[in-house]
Amino acid sequence: MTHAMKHAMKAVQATPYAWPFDGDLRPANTALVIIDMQTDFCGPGGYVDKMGYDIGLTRAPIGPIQRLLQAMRERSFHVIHTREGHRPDLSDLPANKRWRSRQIGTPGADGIGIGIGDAGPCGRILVRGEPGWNIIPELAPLPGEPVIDKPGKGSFCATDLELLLYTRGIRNLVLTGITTDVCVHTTMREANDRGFECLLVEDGTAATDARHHAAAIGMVHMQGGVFGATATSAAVLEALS
Ligand code: C5J
Repeated sequence: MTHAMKHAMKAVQATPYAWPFDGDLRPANTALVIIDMQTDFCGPGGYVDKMGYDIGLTRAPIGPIQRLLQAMRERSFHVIHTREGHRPDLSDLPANKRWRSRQIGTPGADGIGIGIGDAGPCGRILVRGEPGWNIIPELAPLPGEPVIDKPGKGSFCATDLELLLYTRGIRNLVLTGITTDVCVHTTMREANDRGFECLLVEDGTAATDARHHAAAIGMVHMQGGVFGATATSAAVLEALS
């Protein structure tokens, strides 16, 4: 019996295959990744709220993520958090990203929507150090849990995430957070292309439109699991039990 087999847990009952593909699921090689659970994406007065979307949708994964977080912390799995945000001088904010973000939402005095970098009820939107940029208290990182600050949608672009995963020997990623169709999917695609084995947690993620959430899950199931697999948080918990 190999070392991996002796310490492996049950595979997760996932779609379209039992995850991970080779059954090698262990705390040492697996991380819970919690993407962008920031006030700007799911809190009152944050960016998503100001754009007019329903934060009831983006808050729905909080409970499932809390349960996974507790179970995986107890079993000494790796836990990694990410935050989308920009430097206060906005030197890492592409002009087109800023322009697009100002096209919708509650207009300011100049009639232009409040976008990234502008002052809102939770401080400057998606700017590092501002209240709205913080991870919500329900899912606050513990000391020692890495927090990846990213200027884009994907968690690998312009960050040290890949290096951190390699130095820790992490191969499996359990992906949670918001939004399914944007930052979670971009991260899943980036990770998959780098050889990481990904599981998207269906009720541990959410989008600003329920149809896009469902479509993002459906895309993963194509071609035998083109980006990995998906499962409910209950199925993940069952595999850990
Ligand atoms: C978006 C994200 N939706 N965290 N960011 O702009 O998905």
